[in-house]
Amino acid sequence: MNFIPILLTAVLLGTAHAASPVQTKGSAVTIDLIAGQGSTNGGLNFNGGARGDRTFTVPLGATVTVKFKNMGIMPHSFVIRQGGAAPTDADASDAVFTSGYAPAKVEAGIRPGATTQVVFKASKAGSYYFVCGVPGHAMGGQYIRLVVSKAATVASFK
Ligand SMILES: [Cu+2]
Repeated sequence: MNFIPILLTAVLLGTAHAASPVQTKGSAVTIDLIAGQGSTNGGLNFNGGARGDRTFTVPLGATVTVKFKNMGIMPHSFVIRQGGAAPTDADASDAVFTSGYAPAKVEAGIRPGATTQVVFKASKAGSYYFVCGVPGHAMGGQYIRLVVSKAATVASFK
């Protein structure tokens, strides 16, 4: 009888682990950044978030691998740009961190079903946005937040 709660706990932990879009191993962080996840905001979302209503937090100094996937029905891209006023567009020259955008042509984006990956160093504490660089998408609300935190020891997504 004692096995049942143990098994249930293991199943729940397994599910929670699999569902998290962010992992921390020492100073290495992996973010599964998913564009067009579900129908939130007409598909103009990252990980189901839009207009800054979701936040990835990573520790200052982390080496961050962004595994970017397009699960939507239109092209998408991302640029990590400065926080503050709501972003209305983004191109590679807005990237705060070296390699903090994908693909190379952010205006074109990656096609539905495609994936790409970049690695950047979270070298400056502050508040930023993941913004889609496909024309019209930022204006339509396709941006969520990224916080590079001095205080955080593990990455999170809320
Ligand atoms: Cu987009």
